[in-house]
Amino acid sequence: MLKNDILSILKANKDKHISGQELCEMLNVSRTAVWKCINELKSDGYIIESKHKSGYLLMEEPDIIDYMEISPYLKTEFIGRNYLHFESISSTNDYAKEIAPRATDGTAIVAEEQTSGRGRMGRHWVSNKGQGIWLSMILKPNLSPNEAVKLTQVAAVAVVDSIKEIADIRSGIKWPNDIVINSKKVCGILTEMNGEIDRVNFIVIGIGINVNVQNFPEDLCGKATSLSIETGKILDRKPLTASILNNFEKYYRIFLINGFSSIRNLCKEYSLTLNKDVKVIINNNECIGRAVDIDDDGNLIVVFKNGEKKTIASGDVSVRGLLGYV
Ligand code: BT5
Repeated sequence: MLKNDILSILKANKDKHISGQELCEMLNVSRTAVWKCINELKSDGYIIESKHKSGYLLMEEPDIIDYMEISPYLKTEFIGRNYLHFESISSTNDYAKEIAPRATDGTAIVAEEQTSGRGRMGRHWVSNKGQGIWLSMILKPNLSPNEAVKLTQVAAVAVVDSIKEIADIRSGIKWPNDIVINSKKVCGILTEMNGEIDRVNFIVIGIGINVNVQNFPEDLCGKATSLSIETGKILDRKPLTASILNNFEKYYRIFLINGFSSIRNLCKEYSLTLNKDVKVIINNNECIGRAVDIDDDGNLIVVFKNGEKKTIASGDVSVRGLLGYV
């Protein structure tokens, strides 16, 4: 796409003006075509100085996480290579499920804002404009449905690594799908599946990360946080978005080749649930026990007060710490 080519040239030449003539020659297009693209880039939010005789200079880039902005950081082979970006969408997971039958494996859907972001069991997910990463990935692995549910934890490990890499802060996993910093939730993961009893048609993994959110609705105060609140800095969402896709592809490949057991040690190392007393809520019944292990299938092993040891699969239970959220 010509607009993208022009942007790449401007990005690579931030220290000097590039004339319209140079752009025309480099790309073998007309002056009018260049001029049209420059105007489009300006209306996308790029600040481009146009100086008579010397040409164009990229002064400022918008804070958006579209493919042009994240691709310089993207190292993946297939995750996020088909990348659909929206200013506003109801829910990236809903849209992903809608297009999944026709979409390629690894397609990513990213939005600046979600108007009906969802958590598990239809819970609402707050997705403020430009303040987070609201992302869904479509996967089409050759897996059975009971293998697919483990992908939530594969994604969780990737997110913990990316947060460390980009924000330089340690987070942990509240089994099975929350990423937590200082006892508050910074990220939630929602894995949804479409398939038959023995075969997956597609999986959608939704990841919501509070990056630069400064204020939460009252009901989330004390429970939710953002990377910005925790680090005291405004973070660049672009390298973080790419890093999540990069790390996810890395762990996803390991998972597909060697199974969940190859990710298990990291899940245990990053877990904030293990070796803590937890309240397990099954069908409205609360039982208190100690989380002692995560097994090769990603289940949580809990020893209850009466000595009974139970294998807890994600999906059928809610696990809460006894003190606060974790
Ligand atoms: C989750 O559900 O944590 C999964 C969240 C997944 C969100 C992503 S964003 C991209 C994709 N598109 C979607 O529509 N969804 C996915 P759950 O474990 O059910 O937690 C939901 C609960 O987290 C809510 O009931 C609130 O208490 C809390 N919550 C809501 N918004 C939050 C936020 N921005 N940060 C922290 N906690 C939040």
